Order: sequence, then structure tokens, then C-alpha cells
Amino acid sequence: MQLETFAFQLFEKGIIRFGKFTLKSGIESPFYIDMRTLCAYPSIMRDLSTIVSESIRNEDFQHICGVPYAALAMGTLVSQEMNLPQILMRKEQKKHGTKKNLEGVFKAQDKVVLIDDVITSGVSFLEAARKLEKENLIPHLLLCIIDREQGGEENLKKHGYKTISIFKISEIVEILYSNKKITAIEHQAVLNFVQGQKVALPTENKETTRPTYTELLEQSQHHFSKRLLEIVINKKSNLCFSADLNDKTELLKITREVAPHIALLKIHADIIVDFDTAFITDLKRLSEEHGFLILEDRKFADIGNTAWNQYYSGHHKIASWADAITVHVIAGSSSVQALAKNDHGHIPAMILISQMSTQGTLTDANYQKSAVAIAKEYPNLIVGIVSQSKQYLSGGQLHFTPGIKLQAGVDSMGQQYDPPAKAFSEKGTDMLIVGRGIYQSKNPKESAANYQKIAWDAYTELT
Ligand code: 5BU
Repeated sequence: MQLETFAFQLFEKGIIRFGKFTLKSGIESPFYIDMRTLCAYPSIMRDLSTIVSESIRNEDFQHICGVPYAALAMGTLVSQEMNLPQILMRKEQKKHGTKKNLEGVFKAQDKVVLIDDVITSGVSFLEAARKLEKENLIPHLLLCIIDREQGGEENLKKHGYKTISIFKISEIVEILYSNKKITAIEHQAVLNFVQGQKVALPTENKETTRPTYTELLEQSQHHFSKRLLEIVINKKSNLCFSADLNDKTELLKITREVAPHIALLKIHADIIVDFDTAFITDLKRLSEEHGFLILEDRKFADIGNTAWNQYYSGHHKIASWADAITVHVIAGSSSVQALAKNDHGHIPAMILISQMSTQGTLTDANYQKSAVAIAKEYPNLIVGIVSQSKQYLSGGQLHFTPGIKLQAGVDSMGQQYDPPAKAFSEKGTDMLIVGRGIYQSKNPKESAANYQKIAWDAYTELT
């Protein structure tokens, strides 16, 4: 079907109308599109489904999913036409039985093309994409039949989603005008409207705002995150101090100073030259006295067997003292599974590294998606991720962000820094990790108190 034929049919069937219409948002629009009545015209639906199928034929994906309810029928038609399985998405979450949001047969990391009828701000697409991600599916492409050209595509791009449209409203009105179906005034009114009425994604939308620490605590499925979140809430501190010091006495001294201001202490046991069991005893005592947890940033990355030995054995015997550890997933999920294997009921708390803070990091968008999918697969073992970008986690999992200093910049070894507020507003972090910004300052205690305040204010502003 030609764009021209489509435009005429929309107009003749009253699917697109011109005049004065008050939109859901309260804004007055000079045109109105009601694609729901399209299902009364099987031949238009059939032709449209052929166009949609052709436009995605060269994409690499496994499932079709129509955004409920408007695009459910189109989803079915395209699935038939392409002979690809369809996923049925619920609009409201099912309250009984399986409580499933999605129906169909799929596996983690399958790629899905989402179809919707009209895009305005992109919020429906965003919510639908999130529902797919919650089930470990990848929203590969968002396809809409008509783009109202009010910023939806750009909004979704900012969230990392690729969107394509079959028809643009300006193209449709151009055809209608040049074929004398609408007046010059109606034509111009639409063009002016789409130019002037770019709509942002609503920030009040529950799906797009960050959960509070109390909400995360309610969802949390691991005793580590429960304890950490209780500390965060009680101390009003979402700060993790990274004590990257070589000398245990100095490490303990600075930790004692900053302890009232932090919820988590992160160390690298293998850089402490005089590491011994007495150090661990002292550190544990401090953590109990001042109420903070200890994260060993070992970044396990090897095959399961080696990672297991590095965690339970060797000089540091990390499993015996660390409240949580960091783990790379470069080897796949096998290191996660290996670290959980033991005969004494020990349940490790792992923080997966999804994205690094360094210049030129190889942790690109695909890597991050796979890491997040692994995190979601093991909510009983994985308590969070380290990342530099917004990621939608579940089960009370937390988002940690290093590379933080008051001033943005880069150090001489490729570490990139952003200020605390940016980590909260743009990266979606839950916990800041600050090292040199505190221990290299003239007064680490004052500096920790300052980071604590800035980070807490940045969080409260968003919730
Ligand atoms: P800094 O002094 O604030 O730059 O220290 C940051 C700490 O966080 C340091 O211990 C790093 O090993 C750690 N880190 C990081 O900086 N970037 C990352 O992507 C990851 C960890 Br993962």
C-alpha cells in the first residue's frame, strides 16, 4: 500500500480527523488519530501488516509483540505474515495464578520487535519495553505505524531504544493537503502543532521514576541488601567509601574517621601489603561499632573453579569476612554459580560489573544487557550491579556507581569522573562509590560528610 492510499483511507474512514480535540494531557490538538477503529477494516489491516513485515524483514529478532491493547491485532497479523512467534503482553499485571505479564514461549535474551499504533511521547513503548526487560527479553526495535512527531522517537533514543515509524504525520497531512482533502489552514495548524508541542516523557510515571530505598528494601531478596538498605535509611547515607590504601593502619585510621558517614566500605584486599587476620578482626569491629558493611572489590572473572578458590581459599579467605564481593561476568554466569557452591550453606552476595567507568571500556550496550540479564536471573545471589548508566533491575537489586568526584574529569590512568548529582539524575545510581575524592582530600572526615550530604540530597530530590 502506498503512503497516499493509506492517507486517503485514514481520512475517509474518519481515523484521522481535523478540528479541535482535547488530548488526555489537556492540550488542544488540531488533529486526532483513532487507530482503534482500524480493526473494522480488514483489508487496510492486512495491507498494513504487509508493510510492517517488510520493514522489519532484515532485522535479527525472534518475537513480535503488540503493545496492548491498540496494537494487539496488528501483532497477530504480523506474526502470521512473518511466521514468527507472538508474545502477548498484558496491560494490567495478572493478579492471580502465575502473575505473568507476558504470555508465549520465549527464553532469556530473545529479541523482540514491539509494535504500537501511534507514538506521541513514547511512554507506552517505554513501559512495554520495561515489561519485556523484566522477563529478560531484549526490546530489539520499537515500531510504530504513525509517528505524531512530537518527540517520542528522541525520548526513547535517550533511553537507549531504537524506534522506527511507518508513516509520519507531516507526510500524511502533506498528501491530504496536496490532494485538496484538507484546507491550507488545517495543514498549517498540524505542522505548527507538531513543531511546537514536543512532549517529554512524564516524570511522574511510576515506571520511569526511581524506587525509594524503602521500596527497594521491601523488594530485596538477599540479607545483604536488606541490611545495607536498613543502614542507608537509618544513617541517611548512600555512600560507599573505597579505601584503596596499601597500609592497614592508615586504612583503619581513615575508615574510623569516615565511618559515621558511610553505609558501605569497599576494599581491595590484594593491595594491602600487611594484610592479615588481625586486620580483618579490627575492620569487622569497626564495621559493627559504626554500622557499615564491607565489600571486597575482587572482581572475580575467571573460570568457576579458579574463582571458587580465589573466594574461599588462598591468602585472603574472602568468603570468611566479606559481606559482599564484585564479580565480572565475562566468563558467563558460571562464576556466579561456582561461587554459590559450598557445603556450609554460605550464600554469597555478589555485585556484578555491568559497565566500567574507564575510558574505552569494552563493556558496551550489549555486554551490559547480558550482565543485567544474568543479575536478574539470580536475585537470591546477586545484590546489584556496577554501572554508569540507567538500568532497570528487579528484586531490590542495587545500582552502584564509581568514578565519582565533585569535579568531572579524567585521571592520568583512564578513570573517568562525574559529580554525584549526575550519577543520581542521569545514571540512575543507588549508591555512590568514592575513593580518592575522600582519602586524598585534606580532611577525609569532612569530605566524607560532604559527599554524604550531596548524595543524600540528590537522592531525596528524585524521590
Ligand atoms: P576512585 O579513587 O574514586 O577513582 O576509586 C574508585 C574505586 O572504584 C576503585 O577502587 C576502583 O577499583 C573501583 N571501580 C571503578 O573505579 N570503576 C569501575 O568501573 C569499577 C570499580 Br567496576
